[in-house]
Amino acid sequence: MKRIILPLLALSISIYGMAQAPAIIPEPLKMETSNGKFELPEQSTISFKGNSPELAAIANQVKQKLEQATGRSVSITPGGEGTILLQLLPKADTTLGKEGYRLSVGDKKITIEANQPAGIFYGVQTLWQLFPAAIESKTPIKDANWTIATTTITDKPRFGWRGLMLDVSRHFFTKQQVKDFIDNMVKYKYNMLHLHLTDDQGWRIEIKSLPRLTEVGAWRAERVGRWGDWSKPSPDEPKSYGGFYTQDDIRELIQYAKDRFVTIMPEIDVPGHSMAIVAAYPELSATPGNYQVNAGERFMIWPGNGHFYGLIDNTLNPASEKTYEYLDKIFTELAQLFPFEYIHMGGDECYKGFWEKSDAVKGLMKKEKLANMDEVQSYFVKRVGKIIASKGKKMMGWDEILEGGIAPGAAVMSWRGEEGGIKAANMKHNVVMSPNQYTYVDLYQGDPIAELPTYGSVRLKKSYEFNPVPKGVDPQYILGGQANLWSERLHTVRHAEYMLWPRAFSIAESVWSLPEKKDWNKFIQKTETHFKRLDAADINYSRSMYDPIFSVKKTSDSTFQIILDKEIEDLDIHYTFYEVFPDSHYPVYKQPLEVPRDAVNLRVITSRNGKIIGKMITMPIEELKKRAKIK
Ligand code: TNX
Repeated sequence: MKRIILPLLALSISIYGMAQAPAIIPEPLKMETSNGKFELPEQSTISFKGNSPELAAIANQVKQKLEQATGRSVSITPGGEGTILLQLLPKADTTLGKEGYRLSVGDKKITIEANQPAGIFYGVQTLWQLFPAAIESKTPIKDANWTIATTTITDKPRFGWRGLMLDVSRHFFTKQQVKDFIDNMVKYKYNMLHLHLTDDQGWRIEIKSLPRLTEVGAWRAERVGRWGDWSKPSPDEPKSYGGFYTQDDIRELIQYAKDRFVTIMPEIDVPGHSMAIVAAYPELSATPGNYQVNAGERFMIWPGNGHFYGLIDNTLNPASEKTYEYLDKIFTELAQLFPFEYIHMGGDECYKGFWEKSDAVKGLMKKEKLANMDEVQSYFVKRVGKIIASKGKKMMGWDEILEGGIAPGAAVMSWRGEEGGIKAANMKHNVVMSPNQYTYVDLYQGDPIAELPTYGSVRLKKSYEFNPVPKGVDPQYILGGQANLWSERLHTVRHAEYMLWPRAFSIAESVWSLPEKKDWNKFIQKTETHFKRLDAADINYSRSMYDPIFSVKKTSDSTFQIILDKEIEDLDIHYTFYEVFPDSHYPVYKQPLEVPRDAVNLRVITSRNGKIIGKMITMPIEELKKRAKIK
C-alpha cells in the first residue's frame, strides 16, 4: 500500500506545483508555462554573451544571490554554455525596447535575452520570482533542491519612469538603509529613486560651499511620541537626531543605484519647507528671527480643504538676491554630483502670509509687476529654473509650480490628484503622475482605529487602481508614475517597510504592466505568495488588506447602521458586540448591523476557510457615532 501511495503523492504534488501559475509582480506582458521542469543543479554555472561590462556585473549579482541562498558555490564562465545564460541580442529586437527581455526556462538551461543590459537585469528579477521564496533568504537554506516549471516570458515596461520617492529629511535613512531600499525596489522593477533631501526637519546633503546647511541644518532635537504634537526644543537643547550624506556618500549611492539600473533624482524643496535652510542661514528669510530645525513641533495649521497657515516663516525670501546666490551654489554642486537630467526643486505647500507682510516682497512686486502671491512664487520658480538650466539640467517641481504661470520647459510631478498633471500635459510639459489618492504610501491602508496616525486613506485596492495616464491626456507627456514615502510619521525602518509593502506591489504593476494585464483577484493571490518572499527576506509588510472597511449610515437623529466591507472577496468577517475577542466561531457579517443597546465596542476579525487571517479590531461605538455625526 505504502509503495502505491508514495508515487501517487509525489505525482499529485508535482501536478499541484505545475498547476500554479508563477506569481510575477509586476505582471509580465506574455507568459507561458509548460509541463517540464528545471532542476537547480548542485553546481550551477552562469555565462554571458554580448559586448558590455554590465553583463559581467549582472552575472556576478546572480552568482552572489544564488550562493547566499543555497550555500552552494556558483561559477561564472563568460561566453560558455552555462546553466543560466545572459545574452545580449546580436541583432536588436525592436519589440523589446530598452528594458524588455525574453526569459526561457528549459529543462536543462535558463536563457535571458535582451537588447540592453537593463533588460537582462529585469529578466533576472523575474527569474528570482520563479524560484521558491527561500531564494530571498539571507542565510543558506539546507537542501536547496529547487525546481521551477519550464516557462517562457516576453516582457517590457509600459513606462520608463517607475519611481519611488523616499523622504530622507523627516526621518534620516542611513546610506546602508538607502542601499537596502534600492535592493528591494528593483525586485519589482522600479528604476527611479527620488530622494527628498531637504525639508523643514533636516538638510541631508553636504554642500561644500555652504557648510552650515549640514552643520546646523542636518540636526535637530530628538523626540518620541506623536509627530506634530512634539514639544518645541529650547535653543540650548542638544541637537542629537539627524545625519547627512557626504558628497562621497552620494557618489557611492549613485553608483550602487546605477549597478542596479536605478537613477537617483535629487530634490531640494524650496521656497517653502525650508526651515532647515533658514536655521542654517537666517539671512535667507524675509522675516528676521532666530530659527531652529523643526523637531516635529506644530508650526503650520491645516484647517482642511488644502488650506494652511504658517505660525513660523519656513520660506526663503523671493525678493533677496542672496537667496538666488545661495541656490546657485547649491544647484552647482548638485548638478556636478548627479548625472540625471532632472533636478527637482520642490515648490510645494509654500505659505505666503509672511511674504504678504514683507516690505522686500512688496518692493519686488512693484519692480517686477507681480499682481499677487502666486505670481511672486512663479517669479521665484522661474528664476530657479534659470539657475538649474544654467547648470545644464532640467527642472521638475510639484504641481504648485503651475500656480502663477509655469516656468518654460519645467516638468511637473502631479501630487494633489491628477489635475496638475492633466493641466501640464495639455500645455505640452512633461509629467510624472503621483496623485496622492492612489500613490501616497504614507497614508492609511486600513481603518485609522487599527493603524498608526497619518492622514487620508489609500487602501491597497485603491493603489491598485492607479493608472498614470488620465483620460483624455496625450500619453507622450506622461513619463510615468511614482509612489511617495513621506517620513514625518515614520520613526523606524520596520515601519517604513510596513507602509511600503504591499502597496508598492500595486504601483509597480501600474507603472510596468499594461492595464489589460491587471487583475485584482490574481494580484491578491500573487501578493500573498510575495508575502512569503518578504518573510524570507525578513522585510516587514502590512496585512491590512485582510481587515474590514467600516462605514456608517445614519438612520435617524440618534440611530445608525454599521456596514462592513472587504477588499478581498473570499474572507469572512466575524463580529461581536460582547466584551470578548471574537474568533472564527463568532457570527459572520452578512448585512448592516444595528447597534444593540449598551454596546460599547464592536470587535471584528476576518478569516478564510475558518482560519483567522486579519487582525483583531476594536471599534468603539462612540467613534462610529462620531463618524455618523450623531451627538
Ligand atoms: C504633502 S506631497 C507634502 C509632504 C507631506 C505629505 C504627507 C508634497 C509635495 N508635500 O510635505 O509629507 O503631504 O502625505
